[in-house]
Amino acid sequence: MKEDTMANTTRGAQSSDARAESEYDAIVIGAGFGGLYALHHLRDKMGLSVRAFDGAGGVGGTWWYNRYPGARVDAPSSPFYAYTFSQELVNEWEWTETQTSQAAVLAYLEHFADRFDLRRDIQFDTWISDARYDENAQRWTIETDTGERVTAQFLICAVGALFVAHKPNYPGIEAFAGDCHHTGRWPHEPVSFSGKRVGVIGTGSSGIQAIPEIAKEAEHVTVFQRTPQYALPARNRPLRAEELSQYREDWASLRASMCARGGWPFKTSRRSASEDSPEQRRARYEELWEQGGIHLAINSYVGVMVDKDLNDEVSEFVRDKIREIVRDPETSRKLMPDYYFGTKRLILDNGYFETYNRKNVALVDLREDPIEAFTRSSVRTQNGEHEIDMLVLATGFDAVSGSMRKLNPKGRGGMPLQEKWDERFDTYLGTTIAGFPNLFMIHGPGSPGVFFTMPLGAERQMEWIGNCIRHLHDSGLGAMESTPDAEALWDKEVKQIADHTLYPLTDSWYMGANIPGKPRQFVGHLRGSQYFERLVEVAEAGYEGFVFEEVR
Ligand code: N01
Repeated sequence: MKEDTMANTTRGAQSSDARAESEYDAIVIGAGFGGLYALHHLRDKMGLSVRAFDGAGGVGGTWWYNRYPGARVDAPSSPFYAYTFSQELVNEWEWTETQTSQAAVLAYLEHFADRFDLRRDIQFDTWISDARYDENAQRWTIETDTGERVTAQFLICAVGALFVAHKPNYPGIEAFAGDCHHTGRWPHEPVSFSGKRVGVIGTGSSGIQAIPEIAKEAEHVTVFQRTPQYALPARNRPLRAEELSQYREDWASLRASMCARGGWPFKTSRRSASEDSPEQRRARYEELWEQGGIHLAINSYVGVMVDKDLNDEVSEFVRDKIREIVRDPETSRKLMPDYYFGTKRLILDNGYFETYNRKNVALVDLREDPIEAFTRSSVRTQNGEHEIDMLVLATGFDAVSGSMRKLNPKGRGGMPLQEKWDERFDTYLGTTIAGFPNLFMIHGPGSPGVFFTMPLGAERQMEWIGNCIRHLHDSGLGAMESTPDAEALWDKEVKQIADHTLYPLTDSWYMGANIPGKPRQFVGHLRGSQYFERLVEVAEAGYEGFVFEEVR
């Protein structure tokens, strides 16, 4: 056991092997990047008794569920989309491609769970049916669908930013008699498209990753598109051995750079667009397009996500690229995005636009030709009937706040989170909620979450949460809770940062606009590096914005 552990110092501490016991220091919900690190940190670094739960049959979270063909990390990945806290872990894992596949991320997380012996403290295939705070005991009690009751002083919710699959509620969709799969709930057994006519609804990251792969195998693919998208070439390629060893050698400085630069170690351009002529700018865009990945977005000129004119120019550049790639002018016209570049989640593609040059792929623009009905074997739109054998829903998620709302913990006075978040999903620092003492979220609404490298973000949030727990323990306190005032100020700060950009001008899942009836509220803190500095400042200021209770 580590010297700095707090083993058996908080009420209810148990041996982690005592499976029949129902009292722990902490409960962790979720076994994805956030939950696995939380278990490791709390148990192995702090010596607490911890029980983790996941409804899935294995580790992985997002990567357990999103197994659709072509699924890959949609941000700069190998080797940055990985834990960074352990040099040994960095040294021993062999990443093979620059854009990591779902299978590779899942294999990595399985290795992580084995290497740190996490599985013995995770209960899989177990849904949390209720989570309730007991004010007198200053503890959380959870109930599972397997009929267990477990209590703990702390509830760590690592329930995933993109977990609650959104299925469109087209009337009559259930009339379709063929197989229907949502990309976010993809079957574990192989799905064959061979000889099939496949309809795909949705052209976000998931649809754009899946469509080229499905088209290679299917007899025919009909894509039902509501909003055309900007997608940048991922330029995935094998990671060279010397690149990997260089990363390992420089890991400490790269990690520092990731922390300082919004999650990735890349320098972003500080060059102003006015310093270059239109021809020079065009040449720069071309170079960054060739380079691939997110470089066009972060390395062209300062202010792409703020300055409408500059954004228009970059948008038009990408539209030109689509025109160049897609041969059929009518299809190309339908594929023209018309929102501000980057204000929906940027997509990194592997031959998406080229796929429309295949003879077996057709595009239906739902804005011109909306879906009217489903039959046993077709999708009927205003202008035609599209015969299909299989339907793929790539229709996204009730993102970020959706998984906490689904969990619906009950805080002080039995207040359900769904009620508290009926109109706004307010948090303090994206990690705590007023009225829900001793509950902490990883990647909750109002934290950098999807705008930062998620594994690194989870590590840093969890380390801060661990410090909160240590502070309570060292000060003989039983509970901490953020105040409504602190939440209101935080909400204002998150909104102000987003309002300074072009993001709020677009209907996107960042704004909750993809879910009918969801409050319009920007989901995350856009300045990741500053956010983590704020966490430290709050702690140094005696946990400003929190109230504490003595142990009862
Ligand atoms: O979901 P999306 P996604 N009728 O919400 C359309 C992450 N991700 O699963 O744009 C017709 O982006 C919807 O249309 P519109 C990544 O962060 C991560 O693709 O709302 N269409 C859109 O085209 C990503 O951003 C990885 O008009 C309907 C699509 O469905 C996030 O997941 C890999 C519709 C949904 O796009 C979500 O991506 C892949 C309807 N009723 C994805 N409802 C990793 O790296 C929705 N649509 C982990």
